[in-house]
This record gives sequence, structure tokens and C-alpha cells, in this order.
Amino acid sequence: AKAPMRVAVTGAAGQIGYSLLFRIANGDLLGKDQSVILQLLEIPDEKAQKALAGVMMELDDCAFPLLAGMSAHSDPMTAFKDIDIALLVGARPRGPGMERKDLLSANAQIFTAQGKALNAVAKRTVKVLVVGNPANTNAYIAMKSAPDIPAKNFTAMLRLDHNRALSQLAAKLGKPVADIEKLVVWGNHSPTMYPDYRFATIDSKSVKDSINDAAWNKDTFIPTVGKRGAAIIEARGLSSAASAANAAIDHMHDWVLGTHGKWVTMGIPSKGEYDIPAEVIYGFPVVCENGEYKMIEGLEIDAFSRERMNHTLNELLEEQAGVKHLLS
Ligand code: NAX
Repeated sequence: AKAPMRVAVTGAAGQIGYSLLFRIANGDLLGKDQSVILQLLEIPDEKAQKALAGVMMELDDCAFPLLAGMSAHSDPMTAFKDIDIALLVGARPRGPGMERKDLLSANAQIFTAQGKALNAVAKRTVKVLVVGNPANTNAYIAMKSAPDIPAKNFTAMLRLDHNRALSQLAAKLGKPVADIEKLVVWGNHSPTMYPDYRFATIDSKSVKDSINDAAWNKDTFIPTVGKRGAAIIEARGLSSAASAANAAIDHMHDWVLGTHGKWVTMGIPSKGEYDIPAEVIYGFPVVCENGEYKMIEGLEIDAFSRERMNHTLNELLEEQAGVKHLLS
């Protein structure tokens, strides 16, 4: 049998954690032949640790054959010891009266500390996915705080946006979601993201030609995908959790086990592709193979797309500028 893989999950007692952990332990993340050890991080707060203990009791009670062990932590230096996979879900939510820059700096502190801990104790091959918002900038901070781990190992979650866009297109076309290929979501995980179906195909036919409605793209599709998170909050009274956990599973599963030629969207550090400045963590189209992602390069960018891509880039550059002084 394969050696168990160590998976750290932060924010493990939160909403997303409650959907995520059971699926990891069930083999949905790394495969039905791969056992896992869960290393769960929560804030030291007594209530959070107690809630985490309760979640672990439930994990025990599932008697998952693939769950080879688990531990609770309040310090990233122990939680990240020897891990293969980091799912960084916990983050500071925006409290009442909290400004955007306060939110940015509260999270910058968390992700600086977690980046340093990864640098100190995680496997050098650790694959990191940041889910906690602002996800792209938090991933950037963690990456900059972990100089001894390859920058390419730090990614942010755009997959929920990708999946949301797929489902909107499938509904519009009246076709199964599985038939759509080559969708892209560019940029920041925020309402400025740019879901782009210009290259997408359905049953090998062009999605753009099938829809053939620029106004629907601009006035319905792009805003619906961008505001989907807010629509879920409005309907459910709570933010997306099961779908976010599902997207995190999709992202990491595909990165580790491959996409078999299928394009997916990952937030990854730019190397200057598509004129996105180096090191910006930006949503790009990729395929994955042998545990590595590879960007789809050379796609044509028209004037409308360039404007959208710059808009979401500018937001990311502003976020980066807002935390620069906190990175040493
Ligand atoms: P919850 O508030 O339910 O859970 C977050 C948990 O993280 C809490 O239990 C909290 O104690 C813990 N936590 C906070 N700081 C921590 C730290 N420094 N170390 C360890 N644990 C810490 O939020 P939930 O609904 O689970 O959402 C988690 C994060 O995902 C939020 O930042 C949210 O904005 C973000 N999201 C990102 C999405 C994406 O597509 N990238 C979509 C869904 C989600 O909104």
C-alpha cells in the first residue's frame, strides 16, 4: 500500500471545513487508493478548539478506511509538519465597521505566519491551495513568506468561479455541464474576475457561436458569475460552503492526479504570461499532468478581454500594494 499523505486544513472547524474534511477522508481528494493523515488547524480560542474536537469525533464515527490518522493544532508550526498538501481555508472575515485595508492587514498577518511555518516545517514539495479570502493576495503573501518552497507551489482558488461559469453556460445551452471544455476565468477571486467562454466548446462546437449574444455575455453571464457568491449569501443566509469545499477538492485533486487534457482554472503566480506582471497570483487556464500544472499560453486576447483582464489585475495590484509594507 502507498504511504499515507499528510493533508493540513486550516479553519477546520468552519463551514467549509465541515464539508471538506469528510470528503478528503473519503478519498475524494487524493484517490480511493491513497490513505490520508489530517492535520487540522484552528485558532487557539477555546470555542474553536472544542468545535474542532467535535468535528474529529464525527470523523471518527464515519470509520473511513482511508483515514490513517488525525490531529488538532492551534499552531501552524506543528500543523504543517511534513505535510504534502495544505488547504488554507481559515481567514479573518470582515467584521462590522472593518475597512478593506483592515481586512487585508489582518489576513496578511495570518498568511505571513502560515507562509513562514510552511517554509520551516512542510515538505519542500508541498502543494498549497489558499481558499480564505482575499484568496489571491493571501496566496501571494504566503508565497513571499516561504522563500525555500518553489513559488509555483502556491495557488489560489478560482475553481468555484470556474464551476459556477460552467453551470451557467450549461443552463443557457440546455446541455450537460460535462460536455463543456476550454472555459477560462481570468484574474482575482472577486466580483472583478473575468469568465471567458470565447475558446469554450460544447460537443466540439464553439460555445460563443452557439450563444452568439454579446449582450448576454456582458450584461448577464459575467455579472451573474461575478455576483454568485453574494446571491448564495442572500438566499442561504450563509456564504457558499459545500460548493466551495467541492471546488477545493476539484482544484487539488486535478493538480495531483491530472486533468487528462482538460482545461481548468487555477490562481497561480504569473511569470509574465498574457502581460500579467510576474508573481501576481492570477486565474489562468491550465492543464495538469504528473503533479504539475501547465499554463495554456498563446490565446488571443481581444480588446474587450484585455480591458476585463486589466480591471481584475488592477484590483490585485492594489491589494498587493496594501500589504507590501507587511512583507519583510
Ligand atoms: P467560517 O467563518 O465558517 O470558518 C472559518 C474558520 O477559520 C473559523 O472556524 C475560524 O476560527 C478559522 N480561522 C480563522 N483564522 C484562522 C487562522 N489564523 N488559523 C486557523 N484557522 C483560522 O468561514 P467559511 O465559510 O468556512 O469560509 C472560509 C474562508 O473561505 C473565508 O475567508 C471565505 O471568504 C472564503 N471563501 C473563499 C472562496 C473562494 O472561492 N476562494 C469561496 C467560499 C468562501 O467564501
